[in-house]
Amino acid sequence: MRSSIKGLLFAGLLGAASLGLAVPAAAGPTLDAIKARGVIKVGVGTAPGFFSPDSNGRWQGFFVDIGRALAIAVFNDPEKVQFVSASPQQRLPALQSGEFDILLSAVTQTAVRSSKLGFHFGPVVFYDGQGLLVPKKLGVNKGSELNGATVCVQTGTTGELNIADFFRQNKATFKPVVIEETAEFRKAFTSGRCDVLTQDASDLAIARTQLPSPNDYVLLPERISKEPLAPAIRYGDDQWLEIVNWVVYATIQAEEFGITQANADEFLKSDNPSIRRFLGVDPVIGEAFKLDPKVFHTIVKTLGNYGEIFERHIGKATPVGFERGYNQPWTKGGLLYSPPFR
Ligand SMILES: N[C@@H](CCC(=O)N[C@@H](CS)C(=O)NCC(=O)O)C(=O)O
Repeated sequence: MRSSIKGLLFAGLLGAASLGLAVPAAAGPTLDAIKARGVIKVGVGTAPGFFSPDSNGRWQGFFVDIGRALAIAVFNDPEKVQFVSASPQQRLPALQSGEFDILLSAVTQTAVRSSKLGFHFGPVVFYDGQGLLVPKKLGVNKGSELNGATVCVQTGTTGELNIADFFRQNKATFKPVVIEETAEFRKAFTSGRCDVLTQDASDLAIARTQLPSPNDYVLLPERISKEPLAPAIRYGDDQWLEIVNWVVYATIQAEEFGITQANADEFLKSDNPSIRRFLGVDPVIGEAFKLDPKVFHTIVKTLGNYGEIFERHIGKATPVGFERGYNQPWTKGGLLYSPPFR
């Protein structure tokens, strides 16, 4: 009897929460530190298109623009963000120790990273899979033909784990050459220390364009894993996590609405209630996050929607030339899907 009364009380509390009674978001240590410092510290990699300094030393790229969008959310200024590259091996420990506020470095969301290792992930920003890059002269068409191959993998990546699973599953053997530094990793491949380079396919496609003779190599069409690349933050700051979540969603939602850098101001006149909330004409969402009500309008006007960010840095007209593939809005058959802005 007593326990059922308790159960009823508990159900009542849940009901109150679902009716929208305020649950105060505790100010978290990461967001506090960011505000006190005046800049967001972002860990990145070095693959051009995703993240690389241009000839003026200014960071550019698909992941870099997500960092700038966060700087708009927190400071209303896309420049209040600092990018530092670190190897895949060093990144997660550096995030854990507070060297970064977030990793925007093509990190894959996995169960162990989300539990034992103590990281939360924001929404997937790029759906990827692990690929195999091989010299054409090897004459190989699929991974199952690679029995006995020497394979270069980068230390601390999911690639290091997946490739072992792949060969085991194929009842084949391989010799891993495990290298931490990206430049050395690629050089080991071109100098013939390994037959195969394996990593996220996006990274291999970018790496291939940078090899001395790209046409001597082929990225095999198969993908041996799922690599959902997402922003990573350490445990302990709910508010920071939700800002990260909804800034990414905003870029995705803007594309679904058809709101672009060029027409963002025009959309301010829309009488669609969802769009008015999204752009802050109706301030309810910005107020809920304790952010400038126009925050998502400013992000789209400054950086563009997800599709524009994608096309500018990694799309068909860029040197890396990626297709949208899974990275399309769900309305066009892709996997990008924002929860409602309400
Ligand atoms: N997604 C994999 C690999 C991440 C990764 O290392 N990705 C590339 C980025 S495209 C990288 O950082 N390469 C080295 C670099 O850019 O310096 C993981 O989470 O373990």
